[in-house]
Amino acid sequence: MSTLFIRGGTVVNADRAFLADVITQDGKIVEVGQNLAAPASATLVDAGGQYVMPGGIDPHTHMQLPFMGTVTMDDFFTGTAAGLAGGNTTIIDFVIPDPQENILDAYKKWRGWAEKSASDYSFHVAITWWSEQVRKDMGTLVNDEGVNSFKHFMAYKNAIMCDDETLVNSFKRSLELGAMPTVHAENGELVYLLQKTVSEMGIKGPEGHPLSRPPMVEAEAANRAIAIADVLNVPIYVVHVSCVEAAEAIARARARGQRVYGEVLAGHLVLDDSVYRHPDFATAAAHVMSPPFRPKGNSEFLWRGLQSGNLHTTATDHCTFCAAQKAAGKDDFTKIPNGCGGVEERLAVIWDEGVNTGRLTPSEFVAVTSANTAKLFNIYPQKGSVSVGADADLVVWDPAGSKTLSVKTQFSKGDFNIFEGRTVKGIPSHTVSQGELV
Ligand code: URQ
Ligand code: ZN
Ligand code: ZN
Repeated sequence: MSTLFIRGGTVVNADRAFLADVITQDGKIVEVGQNLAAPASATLVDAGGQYVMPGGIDPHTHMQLPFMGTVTMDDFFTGTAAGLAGGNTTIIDFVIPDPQENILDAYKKWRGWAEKSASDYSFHVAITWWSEQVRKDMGTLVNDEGVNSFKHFMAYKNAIMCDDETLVNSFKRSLELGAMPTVHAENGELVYLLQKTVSEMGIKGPEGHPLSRPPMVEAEAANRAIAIADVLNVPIYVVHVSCVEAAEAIARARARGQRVYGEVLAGHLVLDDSVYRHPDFATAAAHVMSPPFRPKGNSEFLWRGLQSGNLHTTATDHCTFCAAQKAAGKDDFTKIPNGCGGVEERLAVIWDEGVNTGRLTPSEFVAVTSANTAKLFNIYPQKGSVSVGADADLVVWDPAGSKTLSVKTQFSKGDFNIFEGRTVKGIPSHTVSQGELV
């Protein structure tokens, strides 16, 4: 394993930024301080005029996910490699058992798929059905495998959607185990009905997607999950919060002292629902994901949620399908596989739209792209901090660097980039993963 000497940078942690050199050895950070002596045989990285930050942690990805009759374009190698190219050094992906599938079997299957990863990874485990065996196996996953969180899809009826019985039992079991329950908050029954209603009106194109999932469909589920968590006195984490109504539900609960946490996708912070009215089917379909991109105004509210501390983490929900796969929904938008990319672009988009505009300080950037996720999912300060003893997962960030994001230069195997053409200021100059310059 390598020894790295990262010299002359400004270290940025969630709590403070300070001038310091960093030395890593055998995959760990061994020294942080001013004017350090270069260890013999160290590889020198000149970080002068740059920031040295904890590598990004993306708490929401789906590499090689089997979904809606197909499998995502990025597998665990190409997806994590794309992340590393953008300064992301850890993903938290999802084991999603089929209903009735033993959750330990599903976990082992996904662990096998992830062996090829180019960076560190972890897993949330989805609870898509309930039985005494599921209850028991949740205990095995926490106590023997170190799983810290359980996901619940409140949408995707007739597939992976779970009902209130599963929510209530799984949330209660999570509390017993000290695990964080998380939710995809959309009312799947309403989606199912609205998809039929919109289709019967003769709307078959991607423009029908947001019409079948209005903000109140998300807010109802967010409020219901928050209420169930309140009654059971368990913390709750709402993934991909996309609209004012859901963000307000979280802020209201937090104002009453409830432990509710919210995640925002980079896409929802910078894009709006005009993408679904693009005349080209492939372009509109490429943006079909759930919850959908929302009307202008929602993004600014989400930024304020991050600034106010009512929303806590950023993610991407990286779940890439190519044009041929999206074309399954050519004549029926409900058949368009849901998902977009972003694992490579998240840090640069949030730095450019967040720090360069003054919405976030560099330390707040580190909080929402790395440290808060590490804290909420119980891997801090091993991850999410530039400090002695932490993993040598780092990004050296050049605030003066610039790049135009494009499918032409991305590492993802997807054939579309939802940030296409966006020129960002502030990009990684070096990524260190597991103690190695990558
Ligand atoms: O719902 C999710 O998070 C997965 C299935 C990815 N797809 C999506 O549209 N968000
Ligand atoms: Zn989701
Ligand atoms: Zn997802």
